[in-house]
Amino acid sequence: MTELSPDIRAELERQAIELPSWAFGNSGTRFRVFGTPGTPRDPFEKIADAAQVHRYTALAPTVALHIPWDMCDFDDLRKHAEDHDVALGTINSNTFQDEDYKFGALTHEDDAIRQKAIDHHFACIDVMHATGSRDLKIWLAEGSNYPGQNDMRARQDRLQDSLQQIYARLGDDQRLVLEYKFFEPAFYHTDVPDWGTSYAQVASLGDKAMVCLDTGHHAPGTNIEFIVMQLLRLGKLGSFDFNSRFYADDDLIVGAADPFQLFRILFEVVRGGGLNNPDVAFMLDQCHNIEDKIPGQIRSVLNVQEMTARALLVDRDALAAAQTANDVLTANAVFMDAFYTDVRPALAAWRESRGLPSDPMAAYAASGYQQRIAADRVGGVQAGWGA
Ligand code: PSV
Ligand code: MN
Ligand code: MN
Repeated sequence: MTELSPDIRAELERQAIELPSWAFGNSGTRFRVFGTPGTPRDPFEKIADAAQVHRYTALAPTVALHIPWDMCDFDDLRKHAEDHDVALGTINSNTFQDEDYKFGALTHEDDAIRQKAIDHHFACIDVMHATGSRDLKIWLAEGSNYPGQNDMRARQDRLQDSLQQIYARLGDDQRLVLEYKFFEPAFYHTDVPDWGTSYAQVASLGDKAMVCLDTGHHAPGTNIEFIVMQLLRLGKLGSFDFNSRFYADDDLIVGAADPFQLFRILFEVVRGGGLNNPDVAFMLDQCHNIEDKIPGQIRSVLNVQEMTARALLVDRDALAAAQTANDVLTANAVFMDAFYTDVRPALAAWRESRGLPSDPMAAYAASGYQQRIAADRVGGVQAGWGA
C-alpha cells in the first residue's frame, strides 16, 4: 500500500508515545551491566536524548521520570525540556531499592516503614506539581517467596489504606495509575499480580485512579488484548507500558517479540475508543542493554506507529458483517488482511509530506549525534537497578 486514507492520517498525526527516562541510561540483568558510549550523566542529558526521538519521528512529545533516579531541580528540568520541544510526563515512584522495603513498602506490617513509603509518594506528588505531570505511576515490588510467609489478605487491606492516603493527596487534575506484574521480585505471591487486583484496588479509590497495563507483565500465552478490551469497557485503562518479552519481564523493544500481538492489542484500543483518548496514556517501559538507546527508542515508537496504522486498516464493517453471520473464516481473513498489509512505504511518504525524514532511523544515524555524545560524555549513569 502506498497511501493512507485521510482518516487514518488524522489519527496517526495525533499519536503520542511517552518515553521513559530510564531507557537512556545503562541497565541490564543481574549479570553484567554493559555500558554504552554516550550514556547520559544526568536527567538533563536523558531529556536531550529523548528529544532526538521526537525530532525524527514527531511521535514522542513527553518523557516520564523515575523518582529518586531523576532527582534534580525540576523547574530547571521543565524549562530544559521545553527548550528541547518536549515536556515532562508521568512520575514513577520507586519503593524497590531501599533496604527498609525488604518485606514490603505500601503493604509493610511496620507502620513506620509503610509511612515512609507513603511519604515517598507524597514527595512524588510534589514533584508532579513542579513538573506539570498528570500521572503518578505505582509499580510495587511487593510479595512473598514462601507459602505461609505472610498474611496475604492483611497485606491487601494495608495496600488499600496506603493507596487511599496517596489518592487523597492528588490534585484535581492528577491521576494515580497502578501497575500489576504477575511475579518478580517475589516468587510465590505478588501483592498486585494481575489486572483484577489492580482494578479492585483502584476502583475503590475513585475516578482518578486507573490501571496501568505493562505488556511484559503477563504469563506466556495470556490474551492481553482481552484485558485491554475489558479495561476499556470498564473505563479503567489509564496507561500502557509497552515493551516485548520472550520469557518473562525483559523490557525488550515493543513489537520485536510478537508484532501480531501488538497489532491485536492496538486493534482493541481502536475498537474500544482508546486511541488518542486523553484517558489512556501510551508509554514505553524498556531498557536497551546491548543496542544503542536512542535508535532503540526510535525503532520502538515506529513499531507502535506501524501496528497502529495496520489496526486502523481493519475493515470494521466487513468484520462486523462476518461476525454477525458467524462466518468464522471471513472474519479471520478480514482481520489478517490488515495485519499483513505492509504500511511502511505509505508511512514513509506521509512522513516526508509532513517535513519529517521518511526513514527516521537512517536520518538519526546520519546526524552524527551518536558520535558526538560518545565523544562528549564520559562515565554515564546507570539507569536504575543498583544505581
Ligand atoms: C519492573 O518490572 C518495572 O519494569 C515495572 O514495569 C515498572 O514500570 C518499571 O520497572 C519502572 O519502575
Ligand atoms: Mn512497567
Ligand atoms: Mn516491568
